[in-house]
Amino acid sequence: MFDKILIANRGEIALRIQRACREMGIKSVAIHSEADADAKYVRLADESVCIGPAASLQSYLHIPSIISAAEVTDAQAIHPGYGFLAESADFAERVEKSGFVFIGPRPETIRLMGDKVSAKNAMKKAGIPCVPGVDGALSSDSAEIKKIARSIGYPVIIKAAGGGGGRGMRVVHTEAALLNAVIMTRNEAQAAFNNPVIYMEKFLKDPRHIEFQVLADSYGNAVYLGERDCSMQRRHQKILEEAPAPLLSARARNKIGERCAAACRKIGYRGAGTFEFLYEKDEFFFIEMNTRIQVEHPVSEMITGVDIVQQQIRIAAGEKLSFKQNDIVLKGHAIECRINAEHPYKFTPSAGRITTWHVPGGPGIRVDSHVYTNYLVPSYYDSMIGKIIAYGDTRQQAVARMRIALSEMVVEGIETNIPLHQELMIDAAFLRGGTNIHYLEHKLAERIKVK
Ligand code: MV4
Repeated sequence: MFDKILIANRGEIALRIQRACREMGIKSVAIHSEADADAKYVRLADESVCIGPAASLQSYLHIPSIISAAEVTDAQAIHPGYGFLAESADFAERVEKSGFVFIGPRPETIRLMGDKVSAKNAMKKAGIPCVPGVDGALSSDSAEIKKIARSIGYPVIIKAAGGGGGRGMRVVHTEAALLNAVIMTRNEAQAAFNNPVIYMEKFLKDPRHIEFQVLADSYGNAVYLGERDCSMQRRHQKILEEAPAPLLSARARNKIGERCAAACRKIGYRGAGTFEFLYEKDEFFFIEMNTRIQVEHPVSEMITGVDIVQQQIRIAAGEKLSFKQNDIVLKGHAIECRINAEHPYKFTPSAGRITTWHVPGGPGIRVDSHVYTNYLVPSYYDSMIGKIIAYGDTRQQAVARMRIALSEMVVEGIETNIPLHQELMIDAAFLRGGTNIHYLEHKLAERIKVK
């Protein structure tokens, strides 16, 4: 096992990784920008290195500074967390070329999944059901493009191979709008991702977003840890996630989960990963694979008892998975509310000094946050300042506990989205379960009208 890990991230996930290290007897190195110099998690780490100014490009995204920090502190491995460089194949490659272990998949795997066309092809080949569409990149032949759209049937969606997470896509409802949309998407893809490759799929009108968590070691063993429903989102930002997905049968879960684990074995996947699906009319359609730890990993941890971050570290250190699929038993229900420093109605960021920070507690409540009273929320980074996770024997109990937790939580000095979460916890459609990816935005549009 490693004796020292450098954590190439900030905020709650840096603290989460640090806690896993400490539990395993591994020393941790925090890297930080000038804006994060006083953060408590930086002080709590065994060592810390300031790697640059507040701007991410000059600190958390600056590869040479991070590698240097690993060299001067004599760390053996680097955990990238989520966001920043977590899905940069170039970073993973440079980490390994510099003699450190990258805690994540092989660089080739990250590259394969980063290109959404190659990811989809690989997954289709590995037996994963994909959204109907063309398997490869779209040609520039107008007649050919029209033919493909007709064969798929309108509406179709044009996506950038270099995109993902909702960036670089366009829905097309008629043939009249098709070629213009193709040109626009291709131009945007070139500008945003330096990659003009685009592809076309059938547009699913009101799917849910359900994703499967997997773990795979370097010896061909792979398991799935159930799924998460992440349909509650606004502008491609998830705000609430839960596990298991409401109303999904054990049979449907096991069928698709087994396929995900089998696909991992086929492509030689290593580490933690997430298969993202659109789920509509009892059918799963693969869209993307994430090769990192995700923000919402705690809900899977709560219902399986598996520490996913610890497993990432064990796998990277060359250990075999110590459990089989049969050992994974899904128990109870977990809901995560992301707490963002933002205006609860306008969603504008709300950086500044937190003058009071009281976190909830009690049975089944977990709070993952790096925040404390007097913490200054910097304006340079993501607005998420923590997560409340509520666990219960049933979904109903998890909801009841989340309501209490939200009512106990006190944040003063800045604004947060806690009021929105409180509204959701009494929302009739949410309480029924199974709302689709458009539900929250529709609800928010109604909320504005009412106000
Ligand atoms: C889709 C889709 C409908 N049909 N693909 C958005 C994020 C990116 N990961 C894929 N996305 C979508 N792809 C087809 N063929 C609808 C979305 C989508 C979405 C997906 C997941 C969660 C939230 C979303 C919000 C809007 C659109």
